Amino acid sequence: MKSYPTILKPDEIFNKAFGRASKITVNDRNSLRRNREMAIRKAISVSDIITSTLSLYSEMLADIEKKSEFYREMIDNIMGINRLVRARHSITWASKRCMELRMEKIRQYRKATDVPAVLELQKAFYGRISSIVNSIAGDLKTAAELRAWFRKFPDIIDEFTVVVAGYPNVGKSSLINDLSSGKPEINTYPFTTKDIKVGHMETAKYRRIQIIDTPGILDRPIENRNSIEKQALTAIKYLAHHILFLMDMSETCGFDISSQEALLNEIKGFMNVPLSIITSKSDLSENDYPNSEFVYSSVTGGDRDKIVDHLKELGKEWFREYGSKITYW
Ligand SMILES: Nc1nc2c(ncn2[C@@H]2O[C@H](COP(=O)(O)OP(=O)(O)OP(=O)(O)O)[C@@H](O)[C@H]2O)c(=O)[nH]1
Ligand SMILES: [Mg+2]
Repeated sequence: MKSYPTILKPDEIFNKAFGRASKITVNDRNSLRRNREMAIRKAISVSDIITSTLSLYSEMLADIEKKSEFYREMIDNIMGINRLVRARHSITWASKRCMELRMEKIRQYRKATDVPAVLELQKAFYGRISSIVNSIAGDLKTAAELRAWFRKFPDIIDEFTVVVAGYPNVGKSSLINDLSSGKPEINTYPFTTKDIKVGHMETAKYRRIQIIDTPGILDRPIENRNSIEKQALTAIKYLAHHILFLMDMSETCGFDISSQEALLNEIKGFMNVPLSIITSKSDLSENDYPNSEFVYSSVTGGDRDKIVDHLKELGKEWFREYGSKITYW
């Protein structure tokens, strides 16, 4: 993922700007001219540093806003896309405002007739600049959160992608852990996986299958779903070339079969990519889900090898059709 600049807090921006400005000296034996010239140069230095710092942040936010629908929807799930747009507007505004203020103040410095008047104007300038930057503290926080999210978010590549989906705690991460290089956290409680994790399965030289672990989703109206569930739905919607849906017939996940089935039907309703149902935790239940293609158990393995072969076959077909379009081949 592209690297974005470290986002400074208002205090850190001031330290950077005023620290640099404090080193400015002017040699002139006339005290008024010296103070005036120093005030002007400091105003230029401070506003240059603040404006260039803030411009970098607004460029970063503009770049994020231009990303694909997948990332935009992800950001919407995490913080609401409006926060991103608002932050970009405010930071751009603050950056421009600093420059306008500098021009205004320089005009006033030139008109000042004694040293106290210059110092008074300078104090007022610093006060105004500080209040502008402080007023966007929340927007800088938004920018910092976005940068942190992008740094943590795994690289998703345009290659054959299998998304593992299902209710919370049904064994999705255990399957990914077994099939791919991905080593997601596995735990006894629901919502262990809180964001998108990516693993890879090597199939042939230069050919890989990307396997995506998603957080569990509950069968409930969209407005009641939390940000974690929404991220899973976005990953399914935008990334899946194939879906593996896990059905825990043992119900040790803590949820009944009919709820899991309702989620399955919901996903089938909005996705038109192939979907394979896997009965998970087959060591804990005698029954297979009637429509499941495979059974799997992280303890006994079940149809593990068949699942691998199936995915390799699907991957091969996908590569045949789209492989030539992948730029890094
Ligand atoms: N006996 C048995 N336990 C399993 C199996 N698969 C997973 N488990 C256990 O079930 C619990 C949940 O497994 P995870 O792989 O974390 O499930 P998940 O679907 O990723 O859960 P979330 O990330 O919370 O949605 C863990 O305690 C696992 O050890 C299985 O095949 N057999
Ligand atoms: Mg998990």
